[in-house]
Amino acid sequence: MNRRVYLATAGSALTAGVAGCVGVLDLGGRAPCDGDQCDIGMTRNEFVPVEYEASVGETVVWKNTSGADHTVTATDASIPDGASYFATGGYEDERTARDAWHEYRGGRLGTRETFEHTFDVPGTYEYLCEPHVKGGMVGTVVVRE
Ligand SMILES: [Cu+2]
Repeated sequence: MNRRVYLATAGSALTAGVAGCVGVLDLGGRAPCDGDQCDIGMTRNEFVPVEYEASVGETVVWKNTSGADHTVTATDASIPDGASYFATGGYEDERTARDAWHEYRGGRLGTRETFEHTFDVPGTYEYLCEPHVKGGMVGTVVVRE
């Protein structure tokens, strides 16, 4: 049996079982990545957690745990000297990544798709979701030595 399908099914049953308990995210108290293979999940309009702390050399995994399309698009200004840029779609800078979304949905991360990036340089990295940035869908990864 496909593990990912099983997890998705189990997650739905769990959510239904606690439907009477309405949390901020309506996830029954679970973060989207609890018990799943990701570090940062997504609701319709938020990254969860909004701020994630990582260690140098760590590979951070984002997963679209929602039904909406999103992007993970780093902001050029936040990339420390010597660190590599990151964005879904593999674009090399923020302008190209943001334009690509508007031109052909470039960098689209569909439901249950994942994206990962390895952080080799300490610093505070800001990123956004291009289709939802106007609604405040932004996130931060803090990388410590
Ligand atoms: Cu989004």
